Amino acid sequence: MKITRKPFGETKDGKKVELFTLSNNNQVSITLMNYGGTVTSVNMPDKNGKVENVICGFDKLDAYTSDKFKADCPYFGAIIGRYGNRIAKGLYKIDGKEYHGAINNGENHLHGGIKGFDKKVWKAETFENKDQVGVNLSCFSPDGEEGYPGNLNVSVRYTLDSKNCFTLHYEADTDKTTVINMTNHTYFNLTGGKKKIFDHELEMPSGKKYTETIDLIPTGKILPVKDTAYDFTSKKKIGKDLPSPDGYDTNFVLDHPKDTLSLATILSESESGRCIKVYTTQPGIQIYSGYYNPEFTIDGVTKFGKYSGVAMETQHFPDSPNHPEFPTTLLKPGEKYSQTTQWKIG
Ligand code: FUC
Repeated sequence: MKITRKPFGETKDGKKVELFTLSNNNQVSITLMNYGGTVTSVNMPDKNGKVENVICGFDKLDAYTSDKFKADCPYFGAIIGRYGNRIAKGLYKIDGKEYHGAINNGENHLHGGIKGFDKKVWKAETFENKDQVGVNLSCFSPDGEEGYPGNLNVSVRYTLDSKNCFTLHYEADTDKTTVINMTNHTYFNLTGGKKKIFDHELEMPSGKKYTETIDLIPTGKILPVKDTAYDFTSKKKIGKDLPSPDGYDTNFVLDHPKDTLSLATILSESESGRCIKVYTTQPGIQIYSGYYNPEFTIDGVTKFGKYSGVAMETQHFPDSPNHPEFPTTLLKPGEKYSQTTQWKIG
């Protein structure tokens, strides 16, 4: 096991950013930076031993801090918070008091607002032992930030182990009741970016239901996936029966014991022989097939674009603050927010 850290440039307001490389002895390595707690590459062998990066990301900080990246906001690899996915019109009530979240996606609040956790420079400390290497990231989100109540202390621990398991552990506490729904926005492409993700296979044995939406806002109905395009309870190619030309942007309800780390999805691609298994303690997972993924031209090479990666965002359900029937996303003073997701890289 090995971990290295090195300078990775500065943000536009002069904050220093570092890049961390976590590697094990099985040719698996992960790079991440403390700007946005962003995972910038996941390198793994294919069935012939060829190591390639299997996520959407850049090897330069400027690409992430550019005006184009901010305008297109694909959130490549970033930590999302305080609230992942949408809060309708940014409005919600806590104990009868109405809060107005920053509006940054049509008329809605998305992924923490205008300056979410994806754009913060996090404090970073590394750790290593015989079987694990990792980075502890922490940040502070003041009362009122992006409209949220409460001073929030947040930490995310990223760990790679000798068995190719990458763990993302989120914690937070607050001094006023607030809402929280953290995730990571990595897009996978197991071909190493050579092909679109249509032939990737997805399997979600516990994804038996999904939250119905209109314009990506939940109606409150939870519908069975059976006999619909959303049925991935057995292995199916993502491109096989897209529900619309825009593909999938859907929250699946995971049928697993509450707060228990359980298998959510298996993503595989037969030509490369690569596979990622996602485990989580969270009650849902947003499968976003990347229809709005922008193209970027870096050093004369154009990359990414529509369907260039699939995001598997383990999370609570979108707009939960307005749906008391959904698992709660309230965090109260004295409580600890704690969620874990694992990617088994195989
Ligand atoms: C996913 C989607 C959203 C948005 C974002 C970039 O989280 O659910 O619709 O497009 O990614």
